[in-house]
Amino acid sequence: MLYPRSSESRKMQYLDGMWDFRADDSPSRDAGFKESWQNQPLFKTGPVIPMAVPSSYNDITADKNIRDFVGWAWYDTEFFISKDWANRRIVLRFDSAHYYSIVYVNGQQAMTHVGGHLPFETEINNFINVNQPNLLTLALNNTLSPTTLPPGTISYKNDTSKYPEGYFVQNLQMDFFNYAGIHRHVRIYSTPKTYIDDITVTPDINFNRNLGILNYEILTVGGTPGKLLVELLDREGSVVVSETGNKGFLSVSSPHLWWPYTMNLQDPGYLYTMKVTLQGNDSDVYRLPVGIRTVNVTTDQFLINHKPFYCHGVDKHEDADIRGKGLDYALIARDFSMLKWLGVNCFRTSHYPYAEEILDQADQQGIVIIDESPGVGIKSNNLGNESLNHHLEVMLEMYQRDKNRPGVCMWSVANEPESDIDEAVPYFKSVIDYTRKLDPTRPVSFTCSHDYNSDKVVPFVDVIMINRYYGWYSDTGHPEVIQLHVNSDFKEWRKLYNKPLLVSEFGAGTVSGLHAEPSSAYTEDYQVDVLSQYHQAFDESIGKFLVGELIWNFADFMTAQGSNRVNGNKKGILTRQRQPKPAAHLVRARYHSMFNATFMSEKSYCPLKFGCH
Ligand code: BDP
Repeated sequence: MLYPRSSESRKMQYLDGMWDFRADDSPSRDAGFKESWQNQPLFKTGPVIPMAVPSSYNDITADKNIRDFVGWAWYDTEFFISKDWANRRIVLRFDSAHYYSIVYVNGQQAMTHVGGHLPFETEINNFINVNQPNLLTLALNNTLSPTTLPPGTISYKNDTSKYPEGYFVQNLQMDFFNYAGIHRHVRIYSTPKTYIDDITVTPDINFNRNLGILNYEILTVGGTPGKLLVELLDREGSVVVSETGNKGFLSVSSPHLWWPYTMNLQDPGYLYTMKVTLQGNDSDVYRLPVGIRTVNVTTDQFLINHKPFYCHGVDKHEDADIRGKGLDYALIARDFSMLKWLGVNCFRTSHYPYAEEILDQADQQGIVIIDESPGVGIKSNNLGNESLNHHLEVMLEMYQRDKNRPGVCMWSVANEPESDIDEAVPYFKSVIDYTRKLDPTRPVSFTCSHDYNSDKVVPFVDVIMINRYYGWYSDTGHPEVIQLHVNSDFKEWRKLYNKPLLVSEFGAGTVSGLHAEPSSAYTEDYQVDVLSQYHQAFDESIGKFLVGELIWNFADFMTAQGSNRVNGNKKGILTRQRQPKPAAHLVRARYHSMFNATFMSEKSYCPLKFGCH
């Protein structure tokens, strides 16, 4: 699915802003459907409150019922379509809403979508009035069940001597707050009736001939398609090469490659623009940013443009005060600024696909992305066919959304599933095989929390990713055992598999401002001690088979309330307000020295004919 962009043939209107909001707190949460709230402005159905879009609704008010609400929440707003759009194709797109959406336009159901974190859109020409206000209503359900991604369960507390009548709770199988709402942009855009529907670009490089190759395939829809012109523009806007037809390749001599910023300090994240013109009476134009780079995995290396890449990174969350998981440009700017400050060259979208505007920054700034699906916390009761089919659908949606992004260098299909049971094998083999078939150009993996001798899914991945909490969930208070644990663990994995290894989580909970000498759990000093032990252990394997380290986590984040969580998960090296804890300085010193070292060795060791500066 193409990201909506304005062009000479396409217009765009954002519907972000204040919408009306009403949580359906009727006992069965079905008053909205029984009373057809979509048929009139929401404020006429009962009390509404103003709600920010995009944002999670949970932390906007001081009302516990809204923070902890489970069930159908209703939103509505009004929009106009100007007369000059009347003969265009008009598309309504939600960039994401969590979790299950039913969208109505003027009371008529226009589309439904299952799952947060990914976009959905539909043509609305048949639903709209050009000369009047149009009513847009969303019924949104955040309930997580055994077949949703992420999965969850509802427990009904039927003992009325202990719980009020009808009491139920949502149980989560993941360690983050189940924020809900319209999390990203809502917009309407127009295209000609005959239009460019999809573009798939697969980059390749012919190192011997100093050529960058962009294989492309373009899908057009509607009418008799005219001629397709495909032009590649460099950063200055000059056309470097052009072709015609819906399938082919662009060959770029002496290309500017897309590099992570730590591998090319002068010119990281180089993006060309692929301008596609569908010619005709009413031509359509779409401009897609593209990068020329390759990703390969050997038995012990992760190669970008045929050069070893070491991922010194972090895991993240979409999470902040007030807005929850809502898109916020100031937060994105701050996060990327702090990622650079830390020297991070890579992050994982733990544990779901992040906003497209976040991935845009990674593409533009030269940061490598491990793109993770919302398959977090999958257990034995979530491995049936319904779950599997949904998981495959989600991988397809993710692939279609992110396939053209040079920053995306690996797919992660799941986080910490119960991968040590037999039933996990056919399930995850299907998901991994399917993803690899969709995209043979990027490695596929998942993060494994099990031991080398119990996990059953790692045989199917390209890069082994392991989450480890030595010194935290085991041997709490004993950072001195971490190095031994890490090294013997690595040794065992290496004995079993000839695949590169990446530590996809490690860390320690730290309440900002807490100190102890000697250090103890939850102090800032303890986090420094734990991370530095891991660093020393990793140093023994970098350059051998270890291809990366991701700290859990970039910043503190909100979770469900629990006796082992202090107002959320405190394993951030930054606070939730994005201020550094002392461990951030340790990481900054390490990561900066690493990429300076990479860059220096790059200068002296330059086996390729180009790409060295
Ligand atoms: C890992 C999970 C992550 C948790 C983390 C922790 O992948 O989502 O937040 O542990 O416990 O198991 O801090």
